[in-house]
Amino acid sequence: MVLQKIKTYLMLSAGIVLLAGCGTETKTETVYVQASSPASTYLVEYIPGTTMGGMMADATTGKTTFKLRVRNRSTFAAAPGLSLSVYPFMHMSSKSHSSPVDAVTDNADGTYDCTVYYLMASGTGTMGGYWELQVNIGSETATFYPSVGMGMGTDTVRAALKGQNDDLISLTTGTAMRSYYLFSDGAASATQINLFLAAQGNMMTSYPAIFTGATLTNEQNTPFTVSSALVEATTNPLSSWLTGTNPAGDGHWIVSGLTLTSAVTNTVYVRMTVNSKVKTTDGLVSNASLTNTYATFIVTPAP
Ligand SMILES: [Cu+2]
Repeated sequence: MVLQKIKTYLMLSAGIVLLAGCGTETKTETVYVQASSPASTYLVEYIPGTTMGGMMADATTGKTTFKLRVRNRSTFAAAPGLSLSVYPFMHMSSKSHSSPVDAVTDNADGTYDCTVYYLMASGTGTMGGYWELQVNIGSETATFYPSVGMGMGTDTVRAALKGQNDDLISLTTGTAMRSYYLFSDGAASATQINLFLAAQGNMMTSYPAIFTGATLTNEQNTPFTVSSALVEATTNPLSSWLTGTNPAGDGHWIVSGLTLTSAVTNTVYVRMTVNSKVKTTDGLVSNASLTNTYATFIVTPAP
């Protein structure tokens, strides 16, 4: 049974509509959870993250952080301790797809920290698609429709590499070489870059994080384990590749020991090897001049 969809946009606290850096509106939005029976339990608010200057930050391509504030619908009491997950999905005329997400953090006060790594910006006009963001709490779902802008500035927000013909995913149209995505995971320092790594799953409906021990599925839907994941970076692709680390054993990687210049753009090359296979820009085997064997990142360390 489908109940009437109840969606309420509340104006909350002062300055609800702020102009953020890119000039588009950012709203705190409240959605009543839609439930099948008998009525939804929770009220869910989407609270945008903030920029370093304290402004509300629009959702953009690359790393986007936000909070969800969840309250009991009947009492308005804060609802901590829930098992809550977020699922982004971009509706496109050609090929709809999801996007990578980080684990949700329960702040124990009814708010939850969330991160989506958006692969694409919302489209305009008849081109492109729109993003749906599902918040799932048990059997209940609240749905938001964030407008996702292009990441601003000169720094790279995401890059991609591909598996070869022995690393495929299934699509409605057949198979494709699996894409691996490398997202900027916070500002670089003069010696370190931070990355979040994820890979396409079948039908592009899931994007598992990449680390040793992660599970992927092949194009036949058979799971396999990432027995080794290696991330390396350098400022000179001909030499001195530095091995990254994965301190929490999840998708968050750091590469330290780089020599970068603060306050200007630096080019960093990133190489990714999964189960002993180097991923490449074109899905071909690493070529003799090695130019297809790394992703290129522009980073600007803080002064
Ligand atoms: Cu898309």
